Amino acid sequence: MPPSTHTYMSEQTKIQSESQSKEKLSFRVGDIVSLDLEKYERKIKSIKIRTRSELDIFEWSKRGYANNNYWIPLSAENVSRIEESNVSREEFIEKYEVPGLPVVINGCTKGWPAEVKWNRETLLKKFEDYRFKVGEDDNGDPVRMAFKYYLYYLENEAIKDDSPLYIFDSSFGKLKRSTQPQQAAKTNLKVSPINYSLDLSEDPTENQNKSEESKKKQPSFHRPCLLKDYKVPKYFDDDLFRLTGEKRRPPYRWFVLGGERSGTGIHFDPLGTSAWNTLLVGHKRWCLFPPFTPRKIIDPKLKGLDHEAVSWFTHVYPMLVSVEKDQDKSYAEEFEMVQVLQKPGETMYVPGGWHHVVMNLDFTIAVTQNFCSPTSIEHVWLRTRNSRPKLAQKLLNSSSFVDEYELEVSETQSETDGSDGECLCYTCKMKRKRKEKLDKQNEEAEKQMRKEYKRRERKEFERLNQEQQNNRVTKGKEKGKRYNDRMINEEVKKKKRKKEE
Ligand SMILES: O=C(O)CCC(=O)C(=O)O
Ligand SMILES: [Fe+2]
Repeated sequence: MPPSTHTYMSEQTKIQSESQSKEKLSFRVGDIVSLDLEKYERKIKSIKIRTRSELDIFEWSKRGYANNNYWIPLSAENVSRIEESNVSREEFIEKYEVPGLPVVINGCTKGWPAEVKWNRETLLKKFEDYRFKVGEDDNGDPVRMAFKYYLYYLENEAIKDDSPLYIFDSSFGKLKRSTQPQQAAKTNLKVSPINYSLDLSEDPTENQNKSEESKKKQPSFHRPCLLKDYKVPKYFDDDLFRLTGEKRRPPYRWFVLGGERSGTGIHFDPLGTSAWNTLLVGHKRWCLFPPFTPRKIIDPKLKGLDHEAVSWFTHVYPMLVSVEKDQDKSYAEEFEMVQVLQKPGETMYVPGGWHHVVMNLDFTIAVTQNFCSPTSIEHVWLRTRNSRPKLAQKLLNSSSFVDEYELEVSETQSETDGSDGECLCYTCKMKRKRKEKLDKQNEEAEKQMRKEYKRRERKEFERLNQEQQNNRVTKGKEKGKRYNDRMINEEVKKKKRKKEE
């Protein structure tokens, strides 16, 4: 028998309060490393301006999201969980990969050095001055921040920021020398003038024992040594992108670290890839939607709504789970939304094409990789053949599926083309009709969402107005009462005086 909702609720409350007390007990960055606070102030301002130029520097906390509670009861979860040691690769492929179903896997982190090493204190001591990527500027160039200042930021203004800066860094897989100049200067070692594009699997402290010659050849002193700290879970180690070679393949693995309310807005992963995401510290809240879900429903373009995860959970999520008068079920039910509260040690499997939005509920550390498994090769090939033809060709050579597939895609069943090159065969016509119908439905749904959003905004405005008015009335009453009390007091005193006279 499943445990009652009540049991779930109290378990969730326990998780939440444990997580909060842990945060309170931990040290402050300044206790461990030295900080130049003037430098920090300058840096944080410029980083905020560069990463979100649309936002005034004083507007980072204007929505007051820090006052909201985003934890969900465990009873709201509807994802399957498995134990890595109990489920074979074959079973995983059959039950989750082939049908494309998200699942949470437990037990993958057993024996990972990351279980011990990935915490604030150890990472701070190791990567104090290492500049991790915390965002991108308007040209798509990475914006980096020294780790100690990032942690200091989390301890201070990030507490109030609506959607705090978030470390999302793939440089432990690839790194150019020019990205970390301070580090090189600090260690006072010679660096050859080439660009490094290597696996950054070495520990800077291990380097101390190496000969001067080998230090020159392997400038590992400024490489984060994270690759050795984890292992790709067994279900995902057959990654066909390896065929392109490490240098050619697009970024595919990230070290991810952030505070409460930071996160990743709704998206699906590039090139049709699937992903795994293992959490070492903290809790993440996920919503996932199957590939066929209309974009307009789950990613509506609403005035004033940015693309941050926390805005999505504040404004879009409530609309998706509510059932409106003319609906018999919510959009969340209709489109089979999957909800997850991911806990430390859990690995989330995200099948290719699934839309997802992720928000950190407290301080989190995770690692995530995108991959192309033999099961999803067809899906990935279809999405790479135009944008990455060479990559697609390599995938194709590695598999036999295209022999059958090519026949299917190359036949349009007709040689009649419209003047604009549009195919006029029956199949293509029907495809266009279906698309038109779907577009219309989506437009209708989007209109409804806009209406609902406006209604909610109005309600919120009215509520705030009412609250203000109530406050005024209460204050007025208090004032009146104080005045009355004073009058009575004076009356009593007068009477007393008269009596005495
Ligand atoms: O942990 C997160 O913020 C989500 C990561 C993610 O969705 C991605 O890397 O594509
Ligand atoms: Fe993703």
